[in-house]
Amino acid sequence: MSSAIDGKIFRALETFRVEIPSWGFANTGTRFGKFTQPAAAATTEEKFSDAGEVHRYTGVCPTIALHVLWDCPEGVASAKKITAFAARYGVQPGSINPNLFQDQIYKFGSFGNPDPAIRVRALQHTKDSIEIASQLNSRDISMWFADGSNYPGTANIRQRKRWFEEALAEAHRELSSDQRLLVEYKPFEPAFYHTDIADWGMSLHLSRSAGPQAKVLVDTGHHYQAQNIEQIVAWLLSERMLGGFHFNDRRYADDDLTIGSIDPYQVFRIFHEICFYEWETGEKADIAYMIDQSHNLKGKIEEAIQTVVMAQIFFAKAALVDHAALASAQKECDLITAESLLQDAFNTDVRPAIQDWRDSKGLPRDPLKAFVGSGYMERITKERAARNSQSVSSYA
Ligand code: PSV
Ligand code: MN
Repeated sequence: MSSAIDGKIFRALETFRVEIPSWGFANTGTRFGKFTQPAAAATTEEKFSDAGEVHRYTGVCPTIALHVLWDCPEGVASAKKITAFAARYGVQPGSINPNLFQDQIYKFGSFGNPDPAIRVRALQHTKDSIEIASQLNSRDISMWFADGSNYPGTANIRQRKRWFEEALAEAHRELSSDQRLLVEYKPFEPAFYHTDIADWGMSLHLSRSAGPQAKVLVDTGHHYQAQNIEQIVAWLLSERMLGGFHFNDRRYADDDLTIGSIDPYQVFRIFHEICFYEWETGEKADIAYMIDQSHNLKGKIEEAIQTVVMAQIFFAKAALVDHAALASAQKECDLITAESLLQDAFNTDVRPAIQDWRDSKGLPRDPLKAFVGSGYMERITKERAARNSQSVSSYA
C-alpha cells in the first residue's frame, strides 16, 4: 500500500474514538427471554473492568456510556464509586443515559405522560442525571424516550409535543456550558402506534427548541427498512445538529447486531458523509461515536472488540475517498467516476495499515487475538459463573 494511503489512514485513526456501552457487558436478551453467559458483568465495577479490557487491547475506547438506573443506583451518591472504578480500570465515564422507560410510573410515558406528577419526576430524574454527569465530568447526556402510544386516538399527540418542548428546554437550562443534551429518536418499539420522538425531524425540532447545546443523536437501528441514513447524517451535518451516534446493525428492526455485520457499505457511506463534510468545511465534526449493541449470543467482550475493529475499518475506508476528485466528478455529473471513487475506497483492504498504526501505538496488531490469549475470560468466568448461574440477571 502506498505511503499516501497509509498516511490518510493513520491520520483518520488518530482521533477516532469509540464509546462502549456498559449495558453491552451485562446479560441481555429479547422479550422472549435471556440466555445468560457465565462471564457476563452484573455490577458496575465488572462493567468497568470489562470495558477496561476493550480499551487495553484496542486503545481507542477510553470512555464507557452509563445508564443511570442500572449503573448509578444511588443516584448522585454513586459518582464517588464510579470515579474510583474509572481510576482502577483506566476508562472514564462517558455519556450519561437517564432511564425514563423502565419504572412502572412510565407506563403511559415520561415527559409525555398526561399525569403532571410523573412529568415532574421524569424531569427530576433528568436533572439528577445531569448532576451525575457534572460530578463525573461527562459532557453528553443522552436522552432516549420510550414514550408513545399503541392505539389511534389514545394520546393527544400535539399536547405531548408541547410537554416534550417544555421539559427538554428545562433540562437544557440545567446544563453547564460545556455539556450537551443529545436527543435520540426511534420510530417504534416499545410503542407500536406512535412514538413521541419518532424521527430525526422531530429530534431536530425538539433539540432546537430546547437550546443551543442540544443536538440530535442518530441510532442506526432506529430507522425504517431502506431509509437513507447517510442522507439524514448529511442534513444534520449541514445544519450543525449532529451530536452523536449509537452504532449497531440490523436486518429487520432495532436488532442491535454488530456494526457492519449485515450492511457494511452503509456504515462506510455514513462515515463517508462525515469525512466529506470535514474535508469540504475544513472543520472537525463534533460527533460522539458510541456503540449501542446488545450482545445476546456472542461473547460480550469479544464482540465489543470485534465491533471496535470493524468501526476502525469502515472509518479508515471512508477516509480514503479522494474528496477533490469526488467534488469535481459530482460537478461534472460524471456518475461512474463519482460512484467508483466510493467503491474503490470501500474495496481497499485497510487492515494492514490499521495493524501498522496499532504497532506505532504499542497496541497489539490483532486486539481480539491478544484479548483471547490474555486469560481474562477464563479468570472472570471462574469468578462470575457460580453467581450468574443462580440468577437470570436483569437487563442491568
Ligand atoms: C433504545 O432502543 C436505545 O437505543 C436507547 O439508546 C437506550 O438508551 C438503549 O437502547 C438501551 O436500552
Ligand atoms: Mn440507542
